[in-house]
Amino acid sequence: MIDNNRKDNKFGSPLMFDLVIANGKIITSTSVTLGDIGIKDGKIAALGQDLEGARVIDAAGRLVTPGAVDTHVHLEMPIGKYTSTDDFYTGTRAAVYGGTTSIIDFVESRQAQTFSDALEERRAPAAARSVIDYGFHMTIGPDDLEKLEQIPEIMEAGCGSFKLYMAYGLHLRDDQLYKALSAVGKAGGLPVVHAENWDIICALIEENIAKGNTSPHWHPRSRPEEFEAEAAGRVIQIAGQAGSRVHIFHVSCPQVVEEISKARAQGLPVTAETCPQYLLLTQDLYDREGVEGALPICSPPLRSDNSRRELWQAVGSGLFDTISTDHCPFCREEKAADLSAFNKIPGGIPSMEIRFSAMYSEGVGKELISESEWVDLCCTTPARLFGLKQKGEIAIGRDADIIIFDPEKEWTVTPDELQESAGWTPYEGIKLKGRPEYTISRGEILLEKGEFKAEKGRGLFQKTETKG
Ligand code: DUC
Ligand code: ZN
Ligand code: ZN
Repeated sequence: MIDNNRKDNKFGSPLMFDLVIANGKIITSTSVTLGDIGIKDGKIAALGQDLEGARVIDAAGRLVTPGAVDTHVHLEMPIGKYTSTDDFYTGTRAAVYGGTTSIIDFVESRQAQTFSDALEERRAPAAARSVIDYGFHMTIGPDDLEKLEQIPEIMEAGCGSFKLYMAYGLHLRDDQLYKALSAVGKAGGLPVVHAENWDIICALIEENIAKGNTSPHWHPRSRPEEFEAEAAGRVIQIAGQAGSRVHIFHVSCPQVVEEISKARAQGLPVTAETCPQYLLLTQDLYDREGVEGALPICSPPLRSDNSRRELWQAVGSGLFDTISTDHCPFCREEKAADLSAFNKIPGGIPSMEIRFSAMYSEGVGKELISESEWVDLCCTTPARLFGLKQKGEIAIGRDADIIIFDPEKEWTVTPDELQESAGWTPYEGIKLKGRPEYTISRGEILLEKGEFKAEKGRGLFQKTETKG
């Protein structure tokens, strides 16, 4: 990939770039090379040696990677009576500190609203506040089934993926899943699924609460691994019958891994993500006293340490396509507002800022994945799978979204170290090695050695072109 001989380009000779990142260890999903990257007009214009630029950053001793892509975040998203605490500014600012340069969030349409109108509405706050580039998944809830003929149109408008829930108020029954998956599959879109068995969860919650089992300890015990796996297996088979591929969100445990492996052996086109919380945290956090046990409530729940270890083995064996976050934090007061029963606590945690470092430190640092696999899981495949055509690669012509990463930087995660607005982190106290030093988006330096330089609202809407 490195073009050592390049001495001029279409921008004229002698070659002079706006920015050169020199002497770095350039990690792509397929290669590791020492060299320079030349950036011109926001694009990667050359890869080579001894490139000259108006500004040169010496990246000797640093890793140089594509900007990380987080394909699963919920910013300023109303859920029940609360709205997730990070808005498009605080969330994307935190993302910049964490080395993420593109996100995919969600659109939910009201019953009488078209998908297009809902997308326009949701684009407005992102355009006003986001400091990095963003796209959206379109949600298909039970009230949206009469809108299925709008799928080709909304894909044209730039929403190429469709969120289907098997849990919560927006959950679809199997016949509804079949209809939605058939329509998305026919249009060539990518369905993404929250897979849990809602009926069983409701029954177990009711049973536990009736017995007085109301503390957060009972949250994972009301959402058993077996029924996350059952739901994942079921939706994969329904998608197969509907002629659609399917992407399983936030896989939390090895039972789901088994379902995915079985389906792939059957030839079914299934892809999957897991998230840092299922790789770094365990369910004993729910046994902490008071609000501390409530803070890490999320769904699917954190699992046992054995499950966590087995999930890492699956990551190492290449089962997962992407690592994203499901970033959806609520502040301490909201988490503490009603501790009378675990199902009253708003579900969701922050992970957006630590993802790239955590996957490096716990994955590459512990030799569970290679540097290229780290980049592939966090940058390249997320961009490719979700059709962010300009993102996820260090290649000539792509957007110059680049991270200069200090692999030696040792740090301890604390709320004060992070920019996320929740004011708490479930990763508190975890020691990590490796942290972004520069975050560059379309050639613009947004983070330089801890100093944030991005203008609010500079982020641009990106179409997710999942078809073909
Ligand atoms: N799970 C959560 O815990 N919060 C947001 C959405 C989800 O799937
Ligand atoms: Zn979900
Ligand atoms: Zn989610």
